[in-house]
Amino acid sequence: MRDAITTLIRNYDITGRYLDRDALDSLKSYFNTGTARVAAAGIINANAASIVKQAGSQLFDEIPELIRPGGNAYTTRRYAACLRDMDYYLRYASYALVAGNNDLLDERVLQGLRETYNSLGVPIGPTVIGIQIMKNIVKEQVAAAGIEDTSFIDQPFDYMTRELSEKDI
Ligand SMILES: CCC1=C(C)/C(=C/C2=NC(=C\c3[nH]c(/C=C4\NC(=O)[C@H](C)[C@H]4CC)c(C)c3CCC(=O)O)/C(CCC(=O)O)=C2C)NC1=O
Repeated sequence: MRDAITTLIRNYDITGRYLDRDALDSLKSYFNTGTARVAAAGIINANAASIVKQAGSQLFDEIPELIRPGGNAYTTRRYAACLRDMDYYLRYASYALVAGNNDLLDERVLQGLRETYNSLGVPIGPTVIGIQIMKNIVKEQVAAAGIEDTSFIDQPFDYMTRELSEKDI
């Protein structure tokens, strides 16, 4: 798995540059948040099932049409597929948090996903809301564990949201 530092160095090496101010700032922030990243992944790992369950309930409370006849998460099979997808997003977000970059989200999660969703009628908007709900739950739990700056948690969740929302097929 390529981590943030390897990626950064590779990018500088490609263009034959010394590590400049921007690079050093981002390295510094990586080292500052390194322990927090590992702690966050630990919190996600310990609470994954309940995070997914809670996020699912909140999503279906907000958009009850999803689980009514005609909704994409209606029927036990599709309901389970929806929660399974949420679990994928959470697990891969935890990997990306530790890696400090989103490359593996492109490779393992997002590639071809919009096309699959569109062909199955899985609505993107509500999926994105589900991802954002999980982000907020994780941030609350990480904050409750005493980590003050939880802004780094945003990165993988917002990245998946952006990529799912913006790209046209
Ligand atoms: C690890 C990377 C990875 C991802 C991300 C992934 C997603 C994924 N979700 C799918 C289906 C699905 N995804 C959903 C999800 C939802 N429906 C809703 O209304 C909600 C908004 C949402 C939950 C938040 C549903 C209901 C299906 C089943 C659709 C169907 O078969 O009709 C499918 C089609 C095949 C299948 O059913 O397993 C894929 C490939 N698979 C992967 O391997």
